[in-house]
Amino acid sequence: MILPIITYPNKQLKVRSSEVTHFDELLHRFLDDMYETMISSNGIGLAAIQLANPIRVLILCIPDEEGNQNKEDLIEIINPIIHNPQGKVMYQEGCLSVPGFYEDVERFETLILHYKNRYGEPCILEANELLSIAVQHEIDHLEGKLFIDKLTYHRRKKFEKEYKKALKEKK
Ligand code: QAP
Ligand code: CO
Repeated sequence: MILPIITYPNKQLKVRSSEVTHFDELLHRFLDDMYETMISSNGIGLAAIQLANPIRVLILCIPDEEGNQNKEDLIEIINPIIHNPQGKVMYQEGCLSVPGFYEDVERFETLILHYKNRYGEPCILEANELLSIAVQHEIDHLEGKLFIDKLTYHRRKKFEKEYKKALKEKK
């Protein structure tokens, strides 16, 4: 089932998400809906809060070298913790909750992620490149943070102006 994605400036996006305690059928169905919703919107990552569900769940599906998204590359991440963040990189990010806007953001280059899969089993992932950036972007959602919150004052101002203009033109 495709669910509606909430978009900025919806205040729900600022909510801190809570740990998952029940790895049950309800969670599995929600994860399936997240995937369907993300793919149908041309996303590579999605956090549960973007579907108005404040739980510490995110999914990622990083495209391969040809730019294809394969379901085998889907990673379901629950209750994540970042270890050993190292290095710095800049990447032009976007977000399904901030449609049509892209801006450079600084992230750690590599990290180790500890998390649970949909069955509650502990997993460890070493992430670099786009995967590492996507993990950090999605974990920020769990803290109620958006990539636009990381912009300089000047760039944030520019964003607010452009975004409001785009919203008006859509109506
Ligand atoms: C987060 O973002 C991310 O504005 C996932 O019109 C961003 O999937 C991870 C999207 C950058 C790593 C690097 C955005 C689709 C998708 C839009 C997305 C849009 C259509 C964003
Ligand atoms: Co996002």
